[in-house]
Amino acid sequence: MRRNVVLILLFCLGLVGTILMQESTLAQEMAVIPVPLKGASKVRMRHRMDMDGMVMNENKDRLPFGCKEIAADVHFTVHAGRKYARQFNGKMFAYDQQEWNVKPCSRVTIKFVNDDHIRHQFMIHGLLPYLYPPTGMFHIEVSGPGTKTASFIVSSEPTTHLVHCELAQHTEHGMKAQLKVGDGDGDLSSIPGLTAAETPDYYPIDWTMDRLAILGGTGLFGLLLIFVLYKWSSVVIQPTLRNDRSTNSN
Ligand SMILES: [Cu+2]
Repeated sequence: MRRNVVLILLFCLGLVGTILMQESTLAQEMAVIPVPLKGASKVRMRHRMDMDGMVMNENKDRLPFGCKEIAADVHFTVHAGRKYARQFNGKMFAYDQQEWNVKPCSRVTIKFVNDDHIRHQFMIHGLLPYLYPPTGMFHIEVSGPGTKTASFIVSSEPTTHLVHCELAQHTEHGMKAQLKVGDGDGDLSSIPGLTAAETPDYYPIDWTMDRLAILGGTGLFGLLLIFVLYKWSSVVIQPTLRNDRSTNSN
């Protein structure tokens, strides 16, 4: 009897020991798992991001080489939305303005207002890559109706910068503009209402015999419908009106 009790006690002690060793091993393994949010990012571009949108590569104070000081503090309010494209045939999205001009070495502050219920961007290219890594781009994005404000500093060289919304098809459908530093270095193509397209849109109609027959048939059907309505009104409506008038006069 005493021997059985000892055996049961030894079994229980072994079981508890095994469980404690497993938990200890698990704790050690968890301790070496790196916490994803710790440590410095190796990506040099700067993001400011929340659920309403983002700003990439904001720069309020770092001067480009060639600029001794901020030459001017320029503020623009830029609206983006479908209603601004109504003035341009065939376009669906646009900014409320298609060109901005600033002096070299200006600090440009953009208050970007999205008037639509979809995402839009103010993305500018061709800035100095060492200030706007990795490709010389600054951008503001607003996820829906709302506003975000951010600044960047342009170089001392006369340059024409592309401004656009990079969401799929938004540039092609009209959300494209240009920002000129000084006199710029030319004009970009396909700026709505400003410059001609290198490859203009065209909507060809392939006039086959089938299509001509359908067009002619629908035209004749329209004429017939007008004739029938005219006859129906002269037979049914006009006599009824005459009867009503004579009844009222009596
Ligand atoms: Cu857009």
